[in-house]
Amino acid sequence: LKRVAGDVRSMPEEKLPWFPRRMKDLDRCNMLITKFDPDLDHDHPVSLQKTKKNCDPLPTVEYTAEEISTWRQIYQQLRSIYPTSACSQFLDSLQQLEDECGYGEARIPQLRDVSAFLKEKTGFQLRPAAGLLSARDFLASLAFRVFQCTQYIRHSSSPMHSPEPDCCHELLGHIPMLADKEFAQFSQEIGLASLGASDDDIEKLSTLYWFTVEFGLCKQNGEVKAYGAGLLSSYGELVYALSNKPEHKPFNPEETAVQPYQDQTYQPVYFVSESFEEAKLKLRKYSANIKRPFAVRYDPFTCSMEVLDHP
Ligand code: NLE
Ligand code: FE2
Repeated sequence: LKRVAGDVRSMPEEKLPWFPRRMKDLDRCNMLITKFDPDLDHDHPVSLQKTKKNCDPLPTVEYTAEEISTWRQIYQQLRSIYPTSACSQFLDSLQQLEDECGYGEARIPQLRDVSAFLKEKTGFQLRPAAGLLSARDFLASLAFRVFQCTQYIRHSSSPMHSPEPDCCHELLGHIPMLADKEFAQFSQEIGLASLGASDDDIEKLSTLYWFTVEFGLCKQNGEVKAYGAGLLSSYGELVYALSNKPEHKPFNPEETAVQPYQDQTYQPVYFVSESFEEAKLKLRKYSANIKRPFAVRYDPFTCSMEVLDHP
């Protein structure tokens, strides 16, 4: 369903969804999604208080011996298949993280150190999140080059796949990619496109995010490699995604944006980009067609959004 520009222009200002304009407004972008899980103890919902206020520095977490052993197992297993499965940008960044930021199987890196590393590479910084955020809040943060991260680790009984994000997913899947300049730009652009967008457009952008940033594949030297964080943090799905079992389709934002997705088990279909450059250009074209009565531009000096009238 396409809305014509006229409809939107006549939309009263107060009907526009709120969005953050300054970095400190991100303190309000922490709406958690609580999914119904019959196995979970409902007397203990994930509490926001567990995560310190966002303006505080990233808290240091003491992981238990069992948690570190889960991390070690995941690290070893994934590290062994990265050279043949991960895209070159990921491999380059992971090497730097190992050399400069304490990555390795011995310990779980702290978000504070990783955030400082990223800030120098691409200007991205991390914030702690208590769990899954609403798509609108999560995407809005990306517009400011802020990435909201979980800090807890998955249960030791299922190291090779977790349906939900955990620190292994953030640290192994997302961080190396966010340290790449072009990918950082791609991620921020999805965020910028989401600011003040309709619920329908947010749904489409988060589906695009899902099939690119989380589960994207790309071609490199004639081979298909993974760049999606959900793949790079799951040994099971990484092997599966690159096998001939799932369907591979060319990345095409209009089609990808409406593809139904799976958030409990492996995806039946993955989208393959020719390169990041191609994915970025296609996404930019797609975003330019999202109807909003204004345009936004991020000012990195003041860390704020300039909201401009459409020409
Ligand atoms: N399936 C991923 C993993 O096991 O690390 C997490 C995906 C979060 C969207
Ligand atoms: Fe993720």
